[in-house]
Amino acid sequence: MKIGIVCYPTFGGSGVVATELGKGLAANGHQVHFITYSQPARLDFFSANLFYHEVSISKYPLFDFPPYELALASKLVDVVRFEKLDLLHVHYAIPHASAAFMAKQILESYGIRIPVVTTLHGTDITLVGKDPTYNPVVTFSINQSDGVTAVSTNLKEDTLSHFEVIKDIRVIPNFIDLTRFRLKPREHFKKAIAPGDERILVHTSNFRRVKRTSDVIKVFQKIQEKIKCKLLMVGDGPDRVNAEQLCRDLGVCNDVRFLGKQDAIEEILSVADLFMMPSESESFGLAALEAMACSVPVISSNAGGLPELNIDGKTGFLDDVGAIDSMAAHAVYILEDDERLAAFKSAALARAKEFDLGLILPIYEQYYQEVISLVNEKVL
Ligand code: GMT
Repeated sequence: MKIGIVCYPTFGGSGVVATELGKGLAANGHQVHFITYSQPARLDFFSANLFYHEVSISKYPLFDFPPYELALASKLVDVVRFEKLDLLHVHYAIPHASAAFMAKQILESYGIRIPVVTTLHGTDITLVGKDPTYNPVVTFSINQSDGVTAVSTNLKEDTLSHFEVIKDIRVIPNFIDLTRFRLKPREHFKKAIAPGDERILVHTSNFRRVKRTSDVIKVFQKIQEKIKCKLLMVGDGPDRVNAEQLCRDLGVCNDVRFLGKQDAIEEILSVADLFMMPSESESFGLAALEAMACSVPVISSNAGGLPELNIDGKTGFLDDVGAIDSMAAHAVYILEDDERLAAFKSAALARAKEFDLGLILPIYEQYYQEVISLVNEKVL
């Protein structure tokens, strides 16, 4: 199959899922064409089946807001026509689903009917999409897609309750390439971070409000009252300064390190004992799955799709959003006993295995076939 993938090429979860999916499809013999405004972060190697088409936006003094969606639609028309693609898979509804709709209409004038699959990732529905500024366009373009997937049942339900969606939405969860995450602990790194053999806690995110990074610091301070530990804060974003200030205010700076954006997250996770994700809203929680794939249990909120991943009392714990004391107590319970920690670690890994790329990839392939057949039936 020849598949076009549209995504945000940055570090965000939707871009990671799209890129890893494309790599997996290419390894399975499909020809995959990425169409984005810059090279996706994890696509930095050569493969015979992988192609990258850059969307360039020409500047013009009149454009206070350069029309990226139009440039993307034009590029999609070009790539579908000349590479003879069988299907377009767009990740994140805004503006990719509407650009795909526009491209589809234009392609029909050339006698080409291109099936479009849209994957909803989370904030495209729960935050930005709900906003009246975008809602009508999001609703329309979801309904115009030939196939729609959501990364959790919770996100599917959220979509159905906030948009007038008449399309069937297929739930296909996030996945993980376990081979990448099965690393031996990087002992030199562990020694440098925790020279006194302290427990190591990790949080990774884009430090946006929805991630509640201050809660991570507050929970950490409470855990520290009971257990010797260190905290690694990975990633960057608008709330990082607040989190750093809070560390100063709470006097925990010496035990918290802000590492900024990191490519090799698996190396950091390989030395971790606990992962924290206290998000306000989280459609799936890919970062938590990455931690679990490194045998790291998770203390998370029970928001959104997190209960579909983290199993309360087994792979970690789920608490109400903002329940600092309870999150800290649960973390201490996991960390205070070596045997208990080991049991949580192996349960986390076992759960992660249920989301292995090898299991989820065929679900996407099957879904593509279904959508293509459906579109062909309509044409006949
Ligand atoms: O977590 C983010 O804010 C980034 C965002 C994205 O679209 O890049 O992540 C969303 O998509 C991920 C991949 O499907 C999900 O695992 C994340 O849970 C989801 N984030 C939110 O819902 C906040």
